[in-house]
Amino acid sequence: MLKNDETIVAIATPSGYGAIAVIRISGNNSMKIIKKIFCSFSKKKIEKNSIQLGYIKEKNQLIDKVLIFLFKKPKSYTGEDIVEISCHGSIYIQNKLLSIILDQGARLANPGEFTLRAFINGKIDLCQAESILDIVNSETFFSHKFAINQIRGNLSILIRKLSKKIINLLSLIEFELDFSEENCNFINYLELKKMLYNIIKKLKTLIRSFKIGNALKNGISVSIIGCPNVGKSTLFNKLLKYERSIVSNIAGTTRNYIEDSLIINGIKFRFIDTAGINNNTKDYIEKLGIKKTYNKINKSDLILYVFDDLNEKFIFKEVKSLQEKYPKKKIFIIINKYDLIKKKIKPINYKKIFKISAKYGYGVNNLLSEITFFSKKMTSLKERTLVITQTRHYESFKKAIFYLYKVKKNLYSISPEFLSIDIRTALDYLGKVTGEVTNEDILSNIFSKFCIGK
Ligand SMILES: Nc1nc2c(ncn2[C@@H]2O[C@H](COP(=O)(O)OP(=O)(O)OP(=O)(O)O)[C@@H](O)[C@H]2O)c(=O)[nH]1
Ligand SMILES: [Mg+2]
Repeated sequence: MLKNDETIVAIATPSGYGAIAVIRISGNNSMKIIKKIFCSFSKKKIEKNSIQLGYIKEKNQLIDKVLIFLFKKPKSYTGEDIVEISCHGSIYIQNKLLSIILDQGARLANPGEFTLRAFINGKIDLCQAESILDIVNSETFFSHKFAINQIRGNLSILIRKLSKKIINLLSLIEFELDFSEENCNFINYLELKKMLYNIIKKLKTLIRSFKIGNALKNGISVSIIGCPNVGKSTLFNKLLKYERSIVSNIAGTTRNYIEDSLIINGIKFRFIDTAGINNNTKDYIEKLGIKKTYNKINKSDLILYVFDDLNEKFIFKEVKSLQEKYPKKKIFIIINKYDLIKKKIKPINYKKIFKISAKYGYGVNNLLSEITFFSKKMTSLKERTLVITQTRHYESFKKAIFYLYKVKKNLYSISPEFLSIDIRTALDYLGKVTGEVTNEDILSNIFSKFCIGK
């Protein structure tokens, strides 16, 4: 996969008809290939770093009138010679141009291969490469904001700063190592401890930002749970504003969870309709559905616990036991079918409750505003906070912290030789994020997620 002496080609725009389409060629033979198939209007020679209008021809047959963009290495996306052909977006033309270029000796690019080459040629680091995928996939204000921050290299800059600090730490310890046989003691342990504390603190801030980053990138997950028939699916449909789940008066209608997303004020929410919880069921399939409900609760940011009557003792007991099981989860208590309930509702103990009629829409907008308010609180960020969104980064930072903590704990008790091994391991984990330390498996895993042509 890392061989890049071949010239690659791909259609970079989405498949299908369009006003225009873009075909990209990258590699040593890009210029040679375009010279063979392109005929300029201006009769000028094909020059580097220019845009030219002309025809693509095969033998003597004209295929399309196109614009070509020529980028000479190293000043290009991949760091190689690149030609981008902007042609008419007919499926026939796109495929024809592709096959003409393949006939000239280029080969079809693998997913993400243009960006992989940019990484290999030192144009971007690995976390910038990942953010390119994020920006292509960004659906909301926030997912775009995090991706653009990362493309600009803000995370890479911070990692480089932290790595430099760790290298300073390492050199102090290795300096001690050099003189260890002479029974001298140069290390200022208090100073080292302070340095470690500061590095760990910065890494922990990044780790904490992952929960927010992940929620904003993939959507804040909101599970709708409760006993069978309380109106969970009706509420789910009302929130999504279309009939996504089947609704019926037969208890146990929803057997498996159903998920759908909605973007409100630039924030993505993933609402999950779940199978009704019936702990007395003997039905095997229903039991499986309920198990999945608990799995979803575990992964949710917010739980909408729906009831359809006003048995306060029951509600309190159920909510209390759920909260004990998931102490950190935020739970909203929803009393549904309020159109049928004649009694007045008092607040149940300390919890606020939402009175709604999912069927007729009463109270649903208020519930939505509270969900949005909760999400804003959950994701509130200082303007300049750096947010990480990749699990790979999160895992690497966690590992780096683990080894730095180990060093901090053993600072006085083990020899500098062993401390230095752990510091180097921590450093390697930071290097994995930017790609200074990497291997082919990691790269193929990252770039296989890209589309062809990126
Ligand atoms: N009167 C009234 N009926 C409602 C309301 N919400 C839901 N229902 C009715 O309650 C019944 C059950 O609704 P569902 O949404 O299928 O309930 P569920 O909780 O998803 O049920 P399961 O999937 O079986 O767990 C249906 O007949 C709905 O029309 C409401 O606000 N008022
Ligand atoms: Mg249902």
